[in-house]
Amino acid sequence: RPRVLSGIQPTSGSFHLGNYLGAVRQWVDMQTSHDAFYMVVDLHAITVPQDPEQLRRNTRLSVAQLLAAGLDPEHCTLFVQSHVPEHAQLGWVMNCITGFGEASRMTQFKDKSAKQGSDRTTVGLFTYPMLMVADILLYQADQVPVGEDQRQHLELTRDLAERFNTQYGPTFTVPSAYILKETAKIYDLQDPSAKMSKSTANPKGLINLMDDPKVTAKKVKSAVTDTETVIRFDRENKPGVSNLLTILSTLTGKTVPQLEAEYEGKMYGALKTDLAEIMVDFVTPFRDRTQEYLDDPETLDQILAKGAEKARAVAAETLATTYARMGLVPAK
Ligand code: AQP
Repeated sequence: RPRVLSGIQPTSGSFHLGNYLGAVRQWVDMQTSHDAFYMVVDLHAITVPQDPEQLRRNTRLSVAQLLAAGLDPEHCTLFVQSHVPEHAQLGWVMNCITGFGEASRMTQFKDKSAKQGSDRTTVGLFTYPMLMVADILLYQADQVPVGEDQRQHLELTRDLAERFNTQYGPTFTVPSAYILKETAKIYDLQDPSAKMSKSTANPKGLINLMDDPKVTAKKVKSAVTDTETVIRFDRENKPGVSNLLTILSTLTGKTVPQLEAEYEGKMYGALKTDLAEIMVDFVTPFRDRTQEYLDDPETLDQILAKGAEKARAVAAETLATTYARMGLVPAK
C-alpha cells in the first residue's frame, strides 16, 4: 500500500471548514487505502508565540477533532509531532541542505513575516518549510494530502529529497502532493477572493467546526454572493456562489452540475438556507463526538502513545540511515 503522511496545526483550537474539506476529509478516505500517518504538528505551532495552557488544550482538541472526523487508530497512525524527536533532528539536516535564498522564496513565509514585521518573526517561522520536509521524508511518504496553499512546500520537499539522494545515494522517497482540484482552496465567506483562513480579519467569513451551530448557520446565510440572481458555478465572475456550490457539493455528494440544475430559477436565499441546514447537520454530531473524546483523556493518551511508538519505529530508521549517509558516526 502506498504511504501517506499529513499534518495539521493545533493553533486555532477549532479546525475550520477549509482545513476539513481541503485536507482532513481526504485523510479519512485514504486511511483504508493507504498506509497512513497523520499528526498534529505542535512544533510548527510554536513558530509563532503560543500560550502554554492553550497550546496543550488545543493539541488535545485537535486530536479529538481528527477522531471525530473519522480517523480510526486501527487504520492509521495518529500522533503528536513533538512525541517523535526525529522530526526536529531531520529538520536540522534539511536546514543544512537548503539554500538561504531558496528558503527566502517561500511565499507563505514572505506573507506571514510581512504581516508580523521582522522583529516579531521568528527564525523558526523561516525554517518551518524544512521541518515540514522532514515530517514527510521521515516516513518515506508517497503522497501528501494538503490544500493548495501547501503546494510550494511540497515542491521544496521533492527538491530536497532529490538533492539528498543525488549527493548521498538513494535515501528518501520523492513524494507527490495529493491536492483535490475541487476542494484545494475553500474561500472566505465574506471575501471569496481570499482563502478561508484562521487569520482572517473578518471572523464572519470563517466557519469553525467547533462554533455553535447557530453561529455557523448565520455565517452561511450572510455569505457574500453577487448582484446576479443565477445559481451557477463560475469561479471568475461568481466566486461567492461558486464557493457555496463547492461546499454543498462536497458535503452532499452531489455534483456541481446536478446542483445547478436543482437550483435553476431559485434565489440565492434558497441555496444558503439549504447549505446552512446541511452544515448544521454536519457540525452538530461532529462537536458532540469531539467532546466525547475530550471527556475521555485516558483513551486519548493511549491512542497517542501507541501512535508515537509506531511512528518512531519508522522515523528512527530513516534518521539513522540519513545520519550514516552523511558521515555522522553512530553512537555505540
Ligand atoms: N481555505 C483552505 N482550503 C483548503 N485547504 C485548506 N487548508 C487550510 N486552509 C485551507 C489546508 O488545511 C491543512 C492544515 O493546515 P494548517 O495546519 O496549515 O492549518 P492552519 O495554518 O491553521 O490553517 P490556515 O487557516 O491556513 O492558517 P493561516 O491563516 O495561519 O495560514 C493543510 O493541508 C492546508 O493546506
